[in-house]
Amino acid sequence: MHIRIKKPSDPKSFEITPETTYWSRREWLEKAGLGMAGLAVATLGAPAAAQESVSPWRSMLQDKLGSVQRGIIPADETLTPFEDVTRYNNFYEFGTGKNDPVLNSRDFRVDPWSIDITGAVKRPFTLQLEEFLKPHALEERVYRFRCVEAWSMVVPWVGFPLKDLIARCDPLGSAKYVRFETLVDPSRFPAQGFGRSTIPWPYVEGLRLDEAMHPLTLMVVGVYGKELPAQNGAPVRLMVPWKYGFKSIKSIVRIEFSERQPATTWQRLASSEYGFYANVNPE
Ligand SMILES: Nc1nc2c(c(=O)[nH]1)N[C@H]1C(S)=C(S)[C@@H](COP(=O)(O)O)O[C@H]1N2
Ligand SMILES: [Mo]
Repeated sequence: MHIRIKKPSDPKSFEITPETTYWSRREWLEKAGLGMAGLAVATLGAPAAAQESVSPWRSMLQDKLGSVQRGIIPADETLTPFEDVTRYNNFYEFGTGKNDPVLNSRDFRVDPWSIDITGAVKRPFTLQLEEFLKPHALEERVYRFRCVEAWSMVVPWVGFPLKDLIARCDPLGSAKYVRFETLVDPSRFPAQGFGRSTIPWPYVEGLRLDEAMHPLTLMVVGVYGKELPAQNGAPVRLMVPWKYGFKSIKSIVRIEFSERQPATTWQRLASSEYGFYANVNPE
């Protein structure tokens, strides 16, 4: 898979970070304004950082991030700088502008957070963030991430295969699809506030079960070796490298197994541009 023939019409990646900059961990931490000491509270200076850094989930995440294996950067790819990955975002819950997510998520708090596992499973249950993360070793994967708006980024995501979570969910034999939902909470997502909505909430996405079980499909909890910033979908988002960006739903609170293909947000709003499958067209 992933055969790319470069053409002038290709989406341009942002200015590139020399690969050596990323491979030297110390160097990129310094570039990102974090010394080794800063790593323990690497939450991008959010006011809640000091308070939240003591949460069991955050200390568990920091521990796991400390032993992540470096991902492999494909020979023909260069990483998009951290600054672009975290400052140019699509996250309508924070507003429709590309800078809205970073600006409007400064006070976003993750704890407490739980994820409901429901639908066609042996027994529905709820996972607190800490239990959700506990059994999984984290790995880094460098994926090219494409938005239908014709920009793309090459990003070192940190997470674990969704299939390992699905194994914990005990889906019934009849389950054919997985549906994901983003949190609805206008106190945390300002653009969900009364009179300010742009799209119907919650943001919903879905995958066919076999796609969800693919080893490349990730539950992402970090980026560039650090905790996932709010604007990128904290505390957990999906990443499916062969699908357009809108499939990779952020800030997930509910995972539901179903027999029928779920109705997803963009497919409902504009099904001709955003199909359920939305596989990246290699042409
Ligand atoms: N909940 C939610 N998830 C979302 C979106 C959104 O608006 N809300 N935007 C999607 C789109 S269109 C893209 S391109 C990616 C952007 O991810 P990034 O900001 O980490 O680059 O998130 C996707 N996931
Ligand atoms: Mo997108």
